[in-house]
Amino acid sequence: MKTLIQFISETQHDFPYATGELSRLLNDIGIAAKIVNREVNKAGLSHIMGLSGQVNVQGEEQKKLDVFANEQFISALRYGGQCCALASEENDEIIIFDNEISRRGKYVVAIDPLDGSSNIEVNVSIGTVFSIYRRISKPGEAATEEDLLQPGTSMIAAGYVIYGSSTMLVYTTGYGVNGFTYDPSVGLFLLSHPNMKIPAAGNIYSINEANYIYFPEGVKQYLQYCQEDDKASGRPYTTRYIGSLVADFHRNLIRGGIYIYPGTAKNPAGKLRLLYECNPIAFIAEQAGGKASDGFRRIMEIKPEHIHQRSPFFVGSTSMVDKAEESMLTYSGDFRNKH
Ligand code: P6P
Repeated sequence: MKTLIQFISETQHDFPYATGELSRLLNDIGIAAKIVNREVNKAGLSHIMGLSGQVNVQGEEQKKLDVFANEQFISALRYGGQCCALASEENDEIIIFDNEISRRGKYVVAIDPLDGSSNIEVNVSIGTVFSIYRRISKPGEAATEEDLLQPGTSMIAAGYVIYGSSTMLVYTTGYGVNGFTYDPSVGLFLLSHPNMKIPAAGNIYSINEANYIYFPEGVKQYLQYCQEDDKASGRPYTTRYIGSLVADFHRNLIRGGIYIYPGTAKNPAGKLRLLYECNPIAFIAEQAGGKASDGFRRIMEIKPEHIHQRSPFFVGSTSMVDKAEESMLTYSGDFRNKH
């Protein structure tokens, strides 16, 4: 079995000019993930359960594990020396690592330290989602917000950790997608899913249909398509929705499927955040042979205007995203660019 560290150093040659910094940055994230995993696994047993009484930039009650996870990744990146700035779902503003070593860091990271945290106390899988960019600002100077406002096409790496029946780290550096399963008995992530590919077609759709009456017509028409009886095309599909992006996406990556969090009449930009939810998952989806859009355009080509910007999100098997986009174009073209 190959460890994460062995795999990263063996594939380091993918980056001819990298002198190991990206490898060290990925390792730093892996170490923080192990620490978060330990606390997630005992959340039901320790004082850490429940609300911390604070509210994050999303206006959501911060559960103590949210705060703990955020602190672990900030600390790992601050002291790792490769990262000069961070955008986190849990922080209103970017965090600039303004110490001597970090100022020379080549990379910036956007992260959702613990996505789906409303599932913590019901023991449902949750996740960490991250994306890595090369900084635009000059090494040696303090990073700026512009470093974090790059389109997804500028990502050099992206990944997620799923804290589920087993804990996995799935990531890409633009050369395919590889999955590592954590073995707590030895404290290592081991390569368990090499060269992951999403099936071109699937029969699972993931969406919160409680919002149905607010969906654009294109989404309603696509859901009807999914539910129609057409055995030749494997329909009706089945619906699976966990309420945790990482868990829903991970299942669809393995089985084939589509995850949709659309814009609605009430919230045209939808709910998910472009920088640290949509873009990293989109990079992995594309590298695994899938597709990711906002219903009309490739999500990774959107130029972010602010770090907590939201976007409608359609991601998964290419043929399913194509069909959903076709429906959006036919029935909801007027919805385009509403967000
Ligand atoms: P809703 C979790 O808060 C999250 O950001 C994603 O992980 C998840 O897919 C979605 O929101 C769930 O949102 O509105 O369906 O509860």
